[in-house]
Amino acid sequence: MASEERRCIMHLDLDAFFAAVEQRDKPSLRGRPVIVGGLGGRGVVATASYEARRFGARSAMPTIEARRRCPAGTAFLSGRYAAYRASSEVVMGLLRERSPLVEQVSVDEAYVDLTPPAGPLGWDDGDLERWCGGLLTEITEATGGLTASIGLAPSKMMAKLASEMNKPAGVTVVRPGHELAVLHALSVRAIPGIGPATGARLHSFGVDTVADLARMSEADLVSIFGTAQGAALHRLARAEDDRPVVVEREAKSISVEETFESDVVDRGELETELGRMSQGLARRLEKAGVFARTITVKARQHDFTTQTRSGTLPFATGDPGVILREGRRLLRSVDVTSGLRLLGLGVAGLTAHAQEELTLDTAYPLLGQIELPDAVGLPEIDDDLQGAGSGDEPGSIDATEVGEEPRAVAGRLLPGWRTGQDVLHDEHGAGWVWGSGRGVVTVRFEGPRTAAGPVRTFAHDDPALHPADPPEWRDPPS
Ligand code: TTP
Ligand code: MG
Repeated sequence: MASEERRCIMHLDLDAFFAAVEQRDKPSLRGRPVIVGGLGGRGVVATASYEARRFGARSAMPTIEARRRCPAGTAFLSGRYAAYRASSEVVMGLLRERSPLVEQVSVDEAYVDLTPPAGPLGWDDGDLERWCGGLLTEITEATGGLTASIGLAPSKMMAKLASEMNKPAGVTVVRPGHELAVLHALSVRAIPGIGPATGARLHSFGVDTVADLARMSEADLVSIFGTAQGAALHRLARAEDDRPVVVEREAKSISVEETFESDVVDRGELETELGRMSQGLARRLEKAGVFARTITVKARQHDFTTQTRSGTLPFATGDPGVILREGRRLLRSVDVTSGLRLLGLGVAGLTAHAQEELTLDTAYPLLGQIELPDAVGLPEIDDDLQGAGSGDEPGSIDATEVGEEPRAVAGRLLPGWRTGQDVLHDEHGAGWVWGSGRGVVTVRFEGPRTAAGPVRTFAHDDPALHPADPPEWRDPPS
């Protein structure tokens, strides 16, 4: 194909996205290791700042493991999804100014078809690297300092691989005709879609790089992996990928279902399956940066009659435990005595806002309507927090949190200050929760447009302290 006929596709991915937003909004954390994720006992890391990655912290690692690896002075924060959403929207807006063909694939990642006539850029145009660099500069300015990486290539697969090659803040252009030179040098495990199992299988046949894979015949690959996967691997090794950039409409629901090999009668087994599904749904919600209010269970009987049951929560959630609890409740109203051949779990009513953003007043009715998560009880008291009030020196940041959910203590709902949360104090102004426990909450008073600020400690129920919206990083219009 002549080069002018080849598509010019960009993949853009923000660098250490959640952590970068935290460092923008919390000046005292800039240049320091930051972990964003679940801070409870079984929490996992959503992302680690590049400083924290140097110590081996990674996405999806148990937070406890990240605590072990990272030095004192590392900040462990629970997420602020509204803040991530706001920055994501600014970036996606800038992409849509370049081309109408934008496919957002997660909160921080999108493909853009730049090929004329819809887009502004073909392979014969001048300095492509410079054009991309200009876009990155504009993104950094518009987001108050976030950086992104770009891959530009003739297909989605190559563009995505390219965007990962020079992170952070890198531009990698793979021109038509150069795909194989780039692709064949990579490990097969670097290819999206080749997971650990396929990777191990390939390795057992002596295939480690994509070049090794390209030497296998299609017939051999099909005999090992089956028709569909074998053919896909064969195409992949040749950089054959003609998937179009699809302008997505906002996802309205996410669901998973499982067809059983033989009908399942055992409720325990079905609930275990629901547990697995709710974990998967929660991961997808997290990745998309949204929360769900409606939970749906789908059950197909041995005779193929299908029932669906839906329940709507009084708040939106991304918590797998809450999704599971509602799913179980719904499943209880389904007769499973003759066995289910299919079970499905879905979430809908997606919003960018979670329960955690409710104020105390609106959260209060929850107590009457839903069972609170099992973990709810007396807050753990954190013994290391003693120095928090005086810990102004950088080395002492080890913000520790009491809980991620509103907590009921002796029938009373506490605000449950979350580490990293935005707050406003009537006298001291805007800040964020640096740590809490033992009936106190420590706040650092700083924001994206201030220098690093001081910490102060308050009673956890200080009436002058309020949850707040994410801070504005843009300068006010003059
Ligand atoms: P990624 O783009 O995969 O990661 P990243 O932006 O943090 O880092 P990189 O510089 O390598 O691109 O994911 C984007 C955001 O999605 C990430 O900041 C946090 C969130 N996320 C999760 O919540 N859970 C996950 O398992 C992953 C991988 C990401
Ligand atoms: Mg990213």
